[in-house]
Amino acid sequence: QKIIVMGLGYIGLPTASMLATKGHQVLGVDVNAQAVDIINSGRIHIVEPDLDILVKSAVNSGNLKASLTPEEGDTFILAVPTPFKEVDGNPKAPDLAYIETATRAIAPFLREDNLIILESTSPVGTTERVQEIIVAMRPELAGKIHTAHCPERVLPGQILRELVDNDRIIGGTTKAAVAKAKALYKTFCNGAILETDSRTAEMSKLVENSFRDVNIAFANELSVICDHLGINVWEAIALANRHPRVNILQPGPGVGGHCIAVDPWFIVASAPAQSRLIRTAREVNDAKPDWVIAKVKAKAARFHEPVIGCLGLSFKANIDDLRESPSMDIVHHLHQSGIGKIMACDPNVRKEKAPFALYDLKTVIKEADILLLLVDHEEFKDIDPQVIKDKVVIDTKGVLR
Ligand code: SAJ
Repeated sequence: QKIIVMGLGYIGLPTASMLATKGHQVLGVDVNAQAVDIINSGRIHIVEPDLDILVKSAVNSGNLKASLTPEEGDTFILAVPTPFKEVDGNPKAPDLAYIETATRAIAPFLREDNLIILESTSPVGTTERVQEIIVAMRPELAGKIHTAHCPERVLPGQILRELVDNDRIIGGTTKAAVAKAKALYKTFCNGAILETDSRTAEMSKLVENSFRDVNIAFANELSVICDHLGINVWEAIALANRHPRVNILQPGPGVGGHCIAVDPWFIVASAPAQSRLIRTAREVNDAKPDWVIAKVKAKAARFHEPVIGCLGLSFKANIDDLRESPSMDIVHHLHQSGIGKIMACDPNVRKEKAPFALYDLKTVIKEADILLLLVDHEEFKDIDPQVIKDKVVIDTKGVLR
C-alpha cells in the first residue's frame, strides 16, 4: 500500500523507512526543506544509531521519498511534535497546532476508506479531534474514513530495536480502523499488538511517561531527604530495590527530554482537580535543578573564585541531545551567576554545539576545585577516585561513588 508519513523527525523518519524496507510505497512529508533534501539523498538530519543505514536502503530501494507536500495514498500517519504552550493562564496546556496543521494538509488528499493514524503523543480526545477537522473540511467523507491512535513508545538511542520489538497499542475510533491499523503494524512489529479505543490508547501512552516521571520524582525527593540526613541515596535505593516488589528509578539533576517532562501536563490539563500527584511529581522534578544550583553555591562560598568543573550537558547518558536538558540549564545558570570559573565538559557534544566553551575531561579534572557531575556518561564512570580525592564533589547521578 501507499503510506504518507507526516513529520520526519525522531519517530516519523524511522517509521517511514521501516515501512519502506518492508515493501510499502512511502512518502515522507516535512516542513523542513533541508531535511527533505537530505533524506532524498539517502542521508539523515538527526542522530540515532543505525538510522542512516535504514534510510539509505529505504531511499535506494525507491520505496521512500521525502517531500514538502502530501499526495493521495491508502494510509496517513501523523508523527509531528506535541509541545505545550500557555493558554488562558495555564502555562502547560497542550499545543495541538502541529497536529491540526498536518491534518489540514492531508485533508484535501483523502479518499473514502483511507486510514489516518495519529502516532504523536496526544491529550485524550485528539484522535477524535483529527477526525472532526477532516470531516469539517470534507463533509462527504463523514463515516467513510478510519482513524486510530497508535502511540509511539520508542526510546531515543534504541529506536530501531524498540520499533520492532516493543508491544504496540492500537486504539481505533471504530473496529474497522483497529483491524486496518493492526494489519499495517504487523508488517514490521514483532511485539504484541494490543487493541483498544482511541481515548484509552491516548491515556495509556500518557500514563507510561507519567509513571516514569512520578517514580523519578520519588527518587529525586529521596535524594534531597537523604542529603539532609547524610545518607547515600544510591545505596539506600539499591538496597530497597532488593525487595521483590520495589523498583525505584534513579535520582538526577532533573528530568529532561521532550516526553517525560511534557506528557504528564497533558493529563493535568484535562483533569486538573484530579491530578494532584502527577502535578506534584512534575513540580518536584522541575525544582531539582534549583536545588543542585543552591548546593553548588553553598560549596562555592567556601572558596575565593573557585573553578567549577561541570561534567555532562545532555539530557541523559550517552547521547548528544541538549534540548530540554536540566544539566544545560544548571550550567547556564552557573555561568551567569558569576560565582567562579565554569569549565564544562561533555564527551558526546561537539564543541560548536554548546553556547559556552567546552573543555576536555582531563583539563577539567585537573583544574576544578569543585566537580559537579550532571550526566552519567560512560566516560565519567572511569574517573579514578584517587585523582579527585582532594576536590569538592557534587555527584547528581551517583557515578563517582
Ligand atoms: N531519568 C532520571 N532517572 C531515571 C531515568 C531517567 O532522572 O531513573 C531522566 C533522564 O536523565 C532524562 C529523563 O528522565 O532526563 C527522561 O529520560 P528517559 O530515558 O526516562 O526517557 P525518554 O524521554 O528518553 O523517552 C521516554 C520513554 N518512555 C518510557 O520509558 C516510559 C520512551 O519509551 C518514550 O517513547 C518516549 O519517552 C516518548 O517519546 O514519549
